[in-house]
Amino acid sequence: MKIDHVGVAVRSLDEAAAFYRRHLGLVETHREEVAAQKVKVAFLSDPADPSGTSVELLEPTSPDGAVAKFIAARGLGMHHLAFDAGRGAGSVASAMERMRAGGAPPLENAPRPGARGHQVCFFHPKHCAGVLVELVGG
Ligand code: CMX
Repeated sequence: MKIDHVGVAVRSLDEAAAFYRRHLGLVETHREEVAAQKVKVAFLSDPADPSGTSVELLEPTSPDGAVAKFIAARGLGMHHLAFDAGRGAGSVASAMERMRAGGAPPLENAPRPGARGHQVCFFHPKHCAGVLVELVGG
């Protein structure tokens, strides 16, 4: 599967986005609050390839969210790798089942709504060579 985005835990979307804009030439393509995940997120891409792999900045909105806990335990930096499961209905559910059958059980039983109106599902780092993996699709 192609990498859809790389998630990066930050303290401030604005400060981190300025780094990617100024020094790496990326542009911000989307920003929203994902209340269920207790984060605000911003997506940045290469303006020459806006639908290519992006960087998702994740700023915690509450100390008991997954990203705030990650920063407290491990510091700022790379939080997850998200793979593109495809855009058809049921794409994430099918990929989840393939991974479950192969011995990597998803953290959730079913896809749930994520940023940008997509369906998502996460896999624990202990089943994914030490990296939190997300499937994104739908
Ligand atoms: N990458 C690598 N390792 C991680 C990690 C991450 N992102 N998050 C936690 N860990 C490690 C911890 O450091 C800890 O390691 P040790 O056992 O070596 O100390 C271990 O995983 C802890 O695992 P845990 O006790 O099972 O659970 P946690 O409470 O730390 O939660 C996780 C970890 C992955 C289950 C939880 O963060 C989760 O459910 N994540 C999925 C949802 C999410 O991350 N949402 C935010 C992004 C939303 C978005 O992109 O829109």
